[in-house]
Amino acid sequence: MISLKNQIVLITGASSGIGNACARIFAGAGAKLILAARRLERLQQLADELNQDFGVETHLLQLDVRDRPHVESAITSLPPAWSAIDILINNAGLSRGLDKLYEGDFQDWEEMIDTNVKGLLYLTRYVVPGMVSRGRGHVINLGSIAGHQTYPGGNVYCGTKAAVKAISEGLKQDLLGTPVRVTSVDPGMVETEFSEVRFHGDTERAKKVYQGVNPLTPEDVADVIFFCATRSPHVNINEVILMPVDQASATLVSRKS
Ligand code: NDP
Ligand code: 8X3
Repeated sequence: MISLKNQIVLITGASSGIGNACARIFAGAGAKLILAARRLERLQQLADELNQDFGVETHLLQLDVRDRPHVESAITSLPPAWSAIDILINNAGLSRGLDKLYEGDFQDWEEMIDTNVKGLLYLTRYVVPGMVSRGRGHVINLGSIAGHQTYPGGNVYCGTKAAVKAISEGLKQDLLGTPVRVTSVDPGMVETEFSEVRFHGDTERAKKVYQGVNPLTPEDVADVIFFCATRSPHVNINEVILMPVDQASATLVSRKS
C-alpha cells in the first residue's frame, strides 16, 4: 500500500454523496485536497470539518464542470502549491429523469451529457498533461453499473456511463508507456442525493428507490476508490463493479417490503 500523505487529490462533486465520502477517507490518509463543486457553502463546511478532524489543507474550487473555459482557468491558475495534482477523481455527475427516450426532456439530456461526459473530459484534458510530464498520476472515474447494463428509462444516463467506460479504456490505452494509472469505479445502488436529483427534488419518489433494500453507502464506494489509489505504483485496477448484496443487476433487486 502506498502512502497518500501530502499527495494532491482533486475531487469533483465533493459537496455531496460519494465525493464527500472520498474527501473524508483521503483526508484521513493525510492527502491535500482540492474540492470542487458548484455549491461553495457545502465545500466550505466540509473543509472546516476536515480541518478540525484531520488538520488537512484544502483548496476549494467553485466549479461547474460543464463550463470548459472555467475548468481551464481553474486548473491553469491553481497556486503552485496545489498545481501538481497526483490523483483526479472524476466523480461529479447526475441523472435526470426516467422518461422513455422518445418522450425525453432535451434539457435533462443535455445536463447529463454535458456533466457526465463532457465535464469529465474537460477535467481529464486539463489535468492529465501535467501528470504525464511529472511522471506520476492516477485518474479515477465514477462509472456505474448503468454503463454495463441499460435499464428501462435509463437510456441517456446509461449512455453517458457507457461513454465513461469507453473513455476510461481509451485513456488507459493512450497513457500506455507512462506511469499514469486509470481506474473506473462502477457502483450499483448507492444511497446519496442521486435519486433526489434524478427526480428533480421529489424526495418521496427518491426515498422509494431505496425502500426495503440495504444499499451501498457513499463510504462503501469511497473505500473501494481508496483501495485502488493505494496499490503499488505498478498495479493498475482497471475497473471495479460493486453493488449491494441485495442487488444482482441494474434491474434485479431484492426488496424486503
Ligand atoms: P450526489 O447527487 O450525492 O452527488 C453528486 C455530486 O456531483 C454533487 O457534489 C454535485 O455538486 C456534483 N455535480 C453535479 N453536477 C455538477 C456540475 N455541473 N459541476 C460540478 N459538480 C457537479 O450523487 P452521488 O454521490 O451518488 O454521485 C456521484 C457520482 O457517482 C456520479 O457520477 C454518479 O453518476 C455516480 N454513481 C452514483 C450511483 C448511485 O446510486 N448514487 C451509482 C453509480 C454511479 P453540486 O451540485 O454542488 O455542483
Ligand atoms: C447509478 C446507479 O442503477 O441508478 O448510476 O443507474 S443506477
